[in-house]
Amino acid sequence: MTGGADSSFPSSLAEPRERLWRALHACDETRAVAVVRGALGADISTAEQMRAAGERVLLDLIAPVQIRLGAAWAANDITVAQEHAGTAISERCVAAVVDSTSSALPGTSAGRVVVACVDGEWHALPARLVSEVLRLRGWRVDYLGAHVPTEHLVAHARYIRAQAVLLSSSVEVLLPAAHNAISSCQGAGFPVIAGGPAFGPQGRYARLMRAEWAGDAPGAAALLAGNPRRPGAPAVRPPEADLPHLGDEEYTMVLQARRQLVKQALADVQESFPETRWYNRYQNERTAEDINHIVTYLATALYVDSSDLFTRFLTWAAGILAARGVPPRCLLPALDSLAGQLKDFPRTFGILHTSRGVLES
Ligand code: B12
Repeated sequence: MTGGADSSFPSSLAEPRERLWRALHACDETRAVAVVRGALGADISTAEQMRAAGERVLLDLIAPVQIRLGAAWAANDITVAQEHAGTAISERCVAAVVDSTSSALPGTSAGRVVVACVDGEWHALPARLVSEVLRLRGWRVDYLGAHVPTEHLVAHARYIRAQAVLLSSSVEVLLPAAHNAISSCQGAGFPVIAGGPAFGPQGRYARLMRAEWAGDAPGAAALLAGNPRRPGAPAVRPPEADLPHLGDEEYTMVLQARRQLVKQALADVQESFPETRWYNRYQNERTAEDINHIVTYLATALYVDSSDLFTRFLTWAAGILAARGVPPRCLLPALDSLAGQLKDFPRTFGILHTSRGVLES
C-alpha cells in the first residue's frame, strides 16, 4: 500500500526507520512522535490515502523498529530499561498514528471483532498494531490488551456477539494457555484467528490447535473478509482431541515433577562447576530460574510434540548468553542432568538428545 504519486508520503521508509531508531535509542519520545507524524505525510488529500499511510507507518516503520529494539537487547547493546522506555515510546507512536488518522476511518463498520493477548501474555504492542490496522480497514475492534483471562475473553466475545476472536501470543511457553483460549472460544461458537511468534513458523502450532492463522494484520483482514466459518458443533475440546500424543502423559509428568527436576539439575550443575558453590543467594536464584526456564520450554515442546521448539529456545538462549560473555556450553550440565532424570520418558529424552547439539558447536 502506498500513499499515491500526488502525496508527500515517503516512497521508502528506510530513512524514517533509522531516525525513529535513533529517537528510541535516545529515549526521546518527542522526537520519535515527530518522525512518525512526518512519515504520515503532510499533504495527503483523501481518506483512503490517509488510511494507507497509517497502515504503512504502523507496519513498516513502528513494527520493524520495535523488532530492532528487541534484537539490540538480545545482543546486549541496550539495557532492559532502554528496551522498556523504547516500547513505551512505540506505544506513544501508535497513539500518534491513531490520532492523525481518526478522521479518515470508514463511516460504516465491516463487523466487530475482539483482539486479545492470551492469558499470561504481556506483549501487548503486537496485538495493538493488529487492532489499529483492522480499524483502518473498517473493522470495529474491541482491543482487550495484555494477559486476558480466557473466561473473560469468551464472556466479552459473547456480550458483543463478535464475528471472530483474534488471539496474539509472543512466547511459546504460553501455547497450552493459547490452546485453552482457542478451544474455549471455538467451543462458544467463535471463529479464532491466531497470530504472533509463539504460534511457530507459518503458524504451525495454531494449525495443530485447529485455529486459523495469519502472519500479519493484512493477512487477518483477508481471512475476516472471507467470513471465517463458525466452528461446527460447538463444544470445548479436551487438549488430547487435537494433540493425541498427550495421551502418553509425558507433558503432565514433566510439569508435575518440575520442582524436583530443577532442584536436582541445580545440584548437578554445582557439581560440574565447583565455582558455583561460592555463588551468593542472588546468583543461585538466577541459575535456578534459568533451569526452570529450560524445563518450562521442554514441557511446551512436549505439549506440541516439537523438538524444533526446544532447539529454537536453546539457540535463542545460547545467543543471549554468548552476547553477555557466557559460553553457551554452560547449559550442557543442566540438559544432561534432565536427560538422566527423564531417561524413561522416550519423547522427552528424544527432544533433549536432538537439541543438545546446538550447544556443542
Ligand atoms: C517489548 C517486549 C517486551 C515487553 C512487552 C510490553 C508491551 N507493551 O508489549 C515486556 C517487558 C513486558 C516483555 C516481557 C517479556 N519478554 Co519480551 N519482548 C519485547 C520485544 C522487544 C518487542 C515485542 C514487540 O512489540 N514486537 C514487535 C511486533 C511488531 O512484532 P511481532 O511480535 O512479530 O508482531 C507482528 C506479527 O507477529 C503479527 N502478530 C502479532 N500478534 C498477532 C495476532 C494476530 C491475530 C495476527 C493476525 C498477527 C499478529 O503482527 C505484528 C505486527 O506486524 C520482543 C522482541 C521482538 N523481536 O519482538 C521481546 C521478546 C518477544 N520478549 C522475550 C522474552 C523472553 C520476554 C520475557 C520472558 C522476559 C522475562 N525474562 O521476563 C517476558 C515475557 C512476559 C510474558 N509472559 O509475556 C523474547 C521471546 C523469546 C522467545 N523465544 O520466546 C523476545 C523475542 C526478546 C528477545 N529478542 O529475545 N517483553
